[in-house]
Amino acid sequence: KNIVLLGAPVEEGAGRLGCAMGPAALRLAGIQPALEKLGHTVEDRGNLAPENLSGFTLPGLARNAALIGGWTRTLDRAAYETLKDGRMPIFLGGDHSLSMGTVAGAARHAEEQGRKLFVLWMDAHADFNTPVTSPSGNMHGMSVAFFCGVDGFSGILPDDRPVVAPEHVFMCGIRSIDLDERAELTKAGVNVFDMRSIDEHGIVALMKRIIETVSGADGLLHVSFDTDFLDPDIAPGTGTIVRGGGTYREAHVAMEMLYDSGLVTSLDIVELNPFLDDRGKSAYLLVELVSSLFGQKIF
Ligand code: DIR
Ligand code: MN
Ligand code: MN
Ligand code: MN
Repeated sequence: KNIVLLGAPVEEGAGRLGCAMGPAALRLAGIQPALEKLGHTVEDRGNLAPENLSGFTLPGLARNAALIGGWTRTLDRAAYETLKDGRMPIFLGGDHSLSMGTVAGAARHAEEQGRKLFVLWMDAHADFNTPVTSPSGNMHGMSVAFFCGVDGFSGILPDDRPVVAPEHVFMCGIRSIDLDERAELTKAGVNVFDMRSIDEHGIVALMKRIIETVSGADGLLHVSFDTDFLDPDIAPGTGTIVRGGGTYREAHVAMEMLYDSGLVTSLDIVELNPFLDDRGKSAYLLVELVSSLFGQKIF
């Protein structure tokens, strides 16, 4: 594969700072050589910088909306242009608000190809708040609502762009949902596989279902991987940990199955906060998981 690494050091969408160091930590943990070792061509384009949307606000509570809006426009264009160029973008975050832009750009590209974009959201959280429902006002908790076209975000992108159908979004690993967020999620009809459903059915059965759905629809797949999908015992380096997360092998086998499917066309690695990490433990694990997603085999 022709892979492009794009750093998105945005941290103002999260409740605490530190995610801006995420791209540097993923590079230091060896993401580029790990991918090259698997036979891929990797171009690291360094870090992007956000457009200026100064003065922009949203009705309700959306902290740093101008900055996050600026990032969204930059990342929308970066995702779209990289995909149009026939390359596979990997976005190194940065907090999860960056997916507003990366998914918008990937959806725009898919639409142009006459294909549908599906999104696999691996996260402890559903990130389906709006500036009206959000208890925190942190925009990293709003990304999915934004790209599913829920009201409350108008003006972030300059025109009406293709959005992702909520039924084309699969959430996996969810274990923390806010009250009003739950109502919005249900109303929209997003596919939510929470931790209990991983416990009951196993992640392999769930991944099979997701992969079959996407391939049956001839879809393209964007994977958005929040570090807090993982159990905090194995990945402490993130700002909003929740107990009872994905295990080491659950995460790996999901990545291995996604590689075999050949469906993944773009990827976000987000919410790594190196300030909270334990000697690079979470960064190294994320690089390992990316390797599995790009063909690393045990045997
Ligand atoms: C919470 C936390 N639902 C919020 N969200 C997080 O602030 O909206 N997402 N941490 O990753
Ligand atoms: Mn998230
Ligand atoms: Mn999360
Ligand atoms: Mn459909």
